[in-house]
Amino acid sequence: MSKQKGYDSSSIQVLEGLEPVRKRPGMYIGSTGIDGLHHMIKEVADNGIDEAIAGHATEVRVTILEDGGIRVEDDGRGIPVTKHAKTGVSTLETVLTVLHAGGKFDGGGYKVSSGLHGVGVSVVNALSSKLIAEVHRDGHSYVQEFAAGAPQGSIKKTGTSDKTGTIITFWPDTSIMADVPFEYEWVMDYLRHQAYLTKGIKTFVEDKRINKTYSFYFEGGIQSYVKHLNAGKESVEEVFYVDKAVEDCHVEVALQYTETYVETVKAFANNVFNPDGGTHLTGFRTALTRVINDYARKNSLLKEKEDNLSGEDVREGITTVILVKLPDPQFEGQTKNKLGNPEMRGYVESVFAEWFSYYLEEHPAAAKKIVGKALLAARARKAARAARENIIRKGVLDGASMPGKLADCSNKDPKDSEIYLVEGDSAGGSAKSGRDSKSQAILPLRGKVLNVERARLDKMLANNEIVSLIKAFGVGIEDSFDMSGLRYNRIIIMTDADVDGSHISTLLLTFFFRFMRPIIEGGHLYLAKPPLFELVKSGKAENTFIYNEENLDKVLAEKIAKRKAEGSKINPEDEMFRQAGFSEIKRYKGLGEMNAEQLFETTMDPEKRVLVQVKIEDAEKADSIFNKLMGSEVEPRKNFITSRAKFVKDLDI
Ligand code: 0RA
Repeated sequence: MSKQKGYDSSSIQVLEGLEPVRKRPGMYIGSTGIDGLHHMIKEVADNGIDEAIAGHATEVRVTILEDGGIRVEDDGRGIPVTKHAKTGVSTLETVLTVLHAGGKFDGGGYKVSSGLHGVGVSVVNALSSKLIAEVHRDGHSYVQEFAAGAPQGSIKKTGTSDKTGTIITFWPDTSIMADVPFEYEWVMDYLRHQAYLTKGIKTFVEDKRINKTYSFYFEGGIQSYVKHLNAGKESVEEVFYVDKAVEDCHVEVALQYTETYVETVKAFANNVFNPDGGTHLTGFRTALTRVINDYARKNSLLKEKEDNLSGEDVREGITTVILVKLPDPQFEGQTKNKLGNPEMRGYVESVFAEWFSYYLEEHPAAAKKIVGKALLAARARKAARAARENIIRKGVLDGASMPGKLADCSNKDPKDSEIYLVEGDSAGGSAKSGRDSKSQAILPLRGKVLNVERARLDKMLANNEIVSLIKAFGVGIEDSFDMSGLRYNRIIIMTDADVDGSHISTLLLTFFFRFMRPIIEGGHLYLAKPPLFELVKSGKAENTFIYNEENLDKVLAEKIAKRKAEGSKINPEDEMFRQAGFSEIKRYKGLGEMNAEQLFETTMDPEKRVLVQVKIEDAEKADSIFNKLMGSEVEPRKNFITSRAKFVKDLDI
């Protein structure tokens, strides 16, 4: 940290204040990897969003610079530049150098704490080798620079200005943060969500590295969000929407029923996503069940002797976004993923109940469809329960009887065991003879796996392939699901690198996503990557396998450069692989083209193989992909598939 002349003791105090951030960055932004880097963007941009929520800004713009920096601009009030009463330096400098001083002190609007850590811009400053803050306010523009959190001189007035707003440009300190590129996709995703959650705000992302820009504006706010979540699903009715202030809080709910069996719900407090819900979600659910039952009874859709519809019944196929704003949000649980404010439960319950029952009264046709759907769900659930009980009675899912096609490994400790799910009997045969039978089990799958997105449990359990999977894994299903029974540490999907193979992978992923999500969450699910090409050397030399298309050109170019440097004679008229010193290039279309030995060497050998771990990085994205690919609507599926040729790579759920 450089010493500045004429800089007084208060700044030294400030520096000491930010030292802990540089010492233990993880404690403040979660990680020093890509997630932490993205968190830095969020930490700054959330302030601009906050200005928009309070009605002072209309735009937030994030620019990814070519030199590894990030610029975040908003047209809010601009960070105040006058002396801050407590610190004796400008509010701008205070906000940037004092921990937890990022929020608003004016009491107006809602304070939005930014997610998990919510630590303020000073943390970003501390973790940046350089940060430039520019403010437009009160007819002037101002600028101040920082290095590793330390002011490089005091704030300077740079001219007159007729606008207001804040522009923060920062370059993460690569001596602390990973030196990896920011992801355009992440910024897009974040800004899209903020645009959904803040009615009237426009967000922009620009990536100078690839010259791409994108902007988001959704007139309908969370109504548009619900529509987005339901893209590809057949809807039962239009979106229901309510937006009301209660006491000093605000409740917004948008929902729409679809012809699917899954519930999708996103609950937010002050724009912070609460993955584990909380009091707002509880209030909503209670009201939904009560209102639908009341309506059904009153209109004789539910007979006197019939049981009430359950919460699960009324939520089948529903997509809901709940957004509450409150002055002092409390988050609970280890990961602070759950809203805890008790008053929120009653607020959401009463606002939603009042307006949703009003909606049902006013829209009898829609109401009838919604109740009808819940009645069907109740009946189907009873049938599924009966089917499951029947199956359990017959012992179909019992661990004792392993599926006939399974070639199990001899090792009985799950820790050292893995199972390959292999497309087709012939590849299954090669995998069985090529495997390391101590640790590797093989389960060949014949034909297409059942599409569970469109089937209920009773139908699923009548499907041999699905039953084989459930039995082999040892974890049961639904009510009986229990991860402690998991028989393999790694479950590896091995399909051909073609359209059919991708389809089978997707069907399997759908199954895991819908019914065995903890397997994905626990990091147990992988996709095997068979090679696409083999570069053959003459003689007994080792061949080179290429696992993705882009890599082929790269490897060839490198080999050619190396041979040139060694002074090899190269004929530029020759095909590339020959120039690179290979005698042949083989393209692998399917697993079946490899013999047992090759299959093991290229795709199964733990020392050499390439596995892609399946992650639920963005369950929402996965949900929408599955719906587009697996749902009942054909058009979105077609669009999705044709717009994504390199599908497995993108399907990083
Ligand atoms: C402190 C007080 C006020 C605004 C802000 C900070 C503020 C911070 C950031 C960070 C990025 N953009 C921002 N915009 C505003 C209140 C200002 C007032 O009362 O006029």
